[in-house]
Amino acid sequence: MTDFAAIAPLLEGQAIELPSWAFGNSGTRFKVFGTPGTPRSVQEKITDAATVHRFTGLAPSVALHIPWDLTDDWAALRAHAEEQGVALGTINSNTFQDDDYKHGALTHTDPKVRQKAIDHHFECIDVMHQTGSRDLKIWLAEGSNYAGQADLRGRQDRLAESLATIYERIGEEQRLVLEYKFFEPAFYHTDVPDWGTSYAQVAALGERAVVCLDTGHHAPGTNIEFIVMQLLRLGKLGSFDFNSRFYADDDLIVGSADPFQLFRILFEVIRGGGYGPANPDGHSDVAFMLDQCHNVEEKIPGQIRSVLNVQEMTARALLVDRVALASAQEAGDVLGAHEVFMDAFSTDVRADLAAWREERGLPAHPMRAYAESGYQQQIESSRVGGTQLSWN
Ligand code: AOS
Ligand code: ZN
Repeated sequence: MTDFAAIAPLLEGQAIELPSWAFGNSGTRFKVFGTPGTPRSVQEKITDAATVHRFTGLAPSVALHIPWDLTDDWAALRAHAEEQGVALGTINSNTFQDDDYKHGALTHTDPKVRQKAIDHHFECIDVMHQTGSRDLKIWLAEGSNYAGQADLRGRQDRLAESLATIYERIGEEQRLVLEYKFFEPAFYHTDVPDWGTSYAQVAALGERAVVCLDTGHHAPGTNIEFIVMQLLRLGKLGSFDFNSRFYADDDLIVGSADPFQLFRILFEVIRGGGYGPANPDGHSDVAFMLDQCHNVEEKIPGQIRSVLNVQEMTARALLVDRVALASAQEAGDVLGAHEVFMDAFSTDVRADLAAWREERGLPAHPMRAYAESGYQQQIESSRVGGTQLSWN
């Protein structure tokens, strides 16, 4: 098996973008719990995200959500982020919290509603120019609840038209990233339910339109790593929204529900050339992001745990002896190939990673270091008054 020293350089430069909303309060439709120390402003969310980066070296940028993170001074917000040592990243649009969008936004039958949703995306693109963001990520809450309620084909055609109008506005260095989700909030049909629909829509737009794969957005039992392979093969895997799920879109800590699945996904990312340091130019076009909510656990350690899980499974996936694997596969050695794969998955890399971090001036054990740092106590005692941020 490949040893850790051989793969250590490949871990350099791993970057996992954090979602600003992970630092606000979240919950279910039953209850959103408040947590002491929760940010009251976008600035505080960014300060918390930068804290995750300081303890791990893994999270150099923060994804923003419009309108939740709106500010009237983008230059100041950008400067605040830079001061804290992070960059502003992906801009996420929102067409799911306005009464006009009850029956759709980009797919709505009323051209005025469609234009309103398109204008919102134009506003997001303007923001991207000010924040220096590359990606506009679109997740649509559109669909229907009852058979016969909507003209499925008409909605798909209107979606294509609306996306084309948005795509025309995307700058040379920017990308449109379309996320898919098989259900929720609509229960019968969703307008972008699967990777195939997302692929068909972005392929029609052009090169700078790609797919976002949220690991929580598949039916139980779906072979997600196969989708990863296929999208990379087609040159259309733009980004990941990493999280874990047991039942629905649970948005749990990535790697918590099924670490083996995360390993298999990361193996295909590496195999398909989607992992940055594996590419000759040191960068991959696949953005690693988290899309998570911390409903009952503390948010900052929740994010630290998440990026560490991605790093740990990346290291294990890099350990797969690809030469031995290929030769076993070619020889039809079923169990031999499986063993090569499982050997890497079963390797405990935690001590090696701790030493690797120390060599780079990072805490060997980021979770422990955060708990001992006093940061949590400090935000809990200083962030009193104001309104804690949530899904608004
Ligand atoms: C929703 O289910 C999607 O996963 C979105 O990516 C995301 O959670 C939402 O847009 C928050 O910005
Ligand atoms: Zn997502």
